Amino acid sequence: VNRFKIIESTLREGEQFANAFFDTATKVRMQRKSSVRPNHLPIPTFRLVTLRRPRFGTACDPSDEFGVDYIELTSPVSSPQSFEDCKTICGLGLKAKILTHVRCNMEDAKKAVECGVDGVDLVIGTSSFLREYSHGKSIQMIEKIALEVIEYVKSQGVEVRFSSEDSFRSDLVDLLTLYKAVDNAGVNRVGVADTVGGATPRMVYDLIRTLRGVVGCDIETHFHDDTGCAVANAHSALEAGATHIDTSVLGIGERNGITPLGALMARMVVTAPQYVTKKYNLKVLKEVEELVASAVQVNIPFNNPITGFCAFTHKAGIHAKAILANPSTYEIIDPALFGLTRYISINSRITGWNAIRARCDQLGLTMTDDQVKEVTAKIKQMADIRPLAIDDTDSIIHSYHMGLQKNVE
Ligand code: HCA
Ligand code: CU
Repeated sequence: VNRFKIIESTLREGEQFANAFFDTATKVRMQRKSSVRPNHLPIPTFRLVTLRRPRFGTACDPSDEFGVDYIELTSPVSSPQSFEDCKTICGLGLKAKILTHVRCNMEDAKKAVECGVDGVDLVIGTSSFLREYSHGKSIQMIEKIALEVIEYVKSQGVEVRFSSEDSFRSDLVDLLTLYKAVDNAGVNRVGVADTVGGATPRMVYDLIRTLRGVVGCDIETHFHDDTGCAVANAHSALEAGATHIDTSVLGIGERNGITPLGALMARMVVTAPQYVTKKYNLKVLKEVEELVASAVQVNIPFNNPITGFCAFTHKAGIHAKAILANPSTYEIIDPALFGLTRYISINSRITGWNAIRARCDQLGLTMTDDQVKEVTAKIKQMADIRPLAIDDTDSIIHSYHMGLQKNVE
């Protein structure tokens, strides 16, 4: 759990999201943000990144960037521009290793290697569904082809991963036999994919635990979120001995997507705080998400971990009181780790006088406890009638305070 790696697949899985179309400049911008570029390297495509947004000139400072381990790109076989973009991104000199994701056959693998990638992610369906309705190959045929392709990619000095699509609906004996064979052939990683998002954390734990006893190579995992388990499954996989997690920014991908980078960070900063805070530049998460959200024309979900607009908003009086005394009482994550701040909402009938007291202090208004309690009652009365904005609450406080001063005079 403590030393996991991230394979950022916004530009592969994410491109399978309904709204996604990434032009070259957008792809480059995203990668600059999610990877770290070592500062000693030249910036061959500087022109591309400064095309429309000069502020990306500041990307020269590597500490600006998030720092994922790998970036996975759409197959260069998909289209001529995908091929060009793959080559372009390989030439950027990013610190993250560049992968491309191709079907497990020789032509695709050759095209991938031609792009200059650091690694090739091979995939082939192993469930009976996919063997019957997609490629029509038997497990024996899959193994034969896989071994040939793996040998070729390795001979080119390129990393190689072999993944079985729809792993959780594949026969366990088939799967383990295949993984064992490719491990013996020297793959860098095997991949387990919950392609349809039906796996539970316990299923994941069991499969990865078993696989951990069968292969010596790294284990990558890929979880779709159809049943809302993508983050929990990733966590389970790590507990069972997986080494790599596939993510995409905001979770974008086929259907409702995969494990979101941000939500995984929220999970893992709690599970493995030292590793995560040291390794990843959490403060750029929000910017990375905003970049992707705007590229695919969606909003960041209101309840998104970390960056949802209310992720660090405290409202009930009881919560506000404790938060003011010690934020950890009602926060598992310190927003400051992500460069964000908490917010105490005082504009409702469920607020409490400690929260109002804090606001009075912020506004520089001196009042006794009894006075703060009295103005709190007024705020609650008003909030019973209609929703209040922060300005409304402030003006109730101000006019109450002015009334007090008049009484003194
Ligand atoms: C797909 C393929 C894949 C591949 C995952 C992997 C999946 O789009 O169907 O390479 O491990 O979910 O199975 O994304
Ligand atoms: Cu997928």
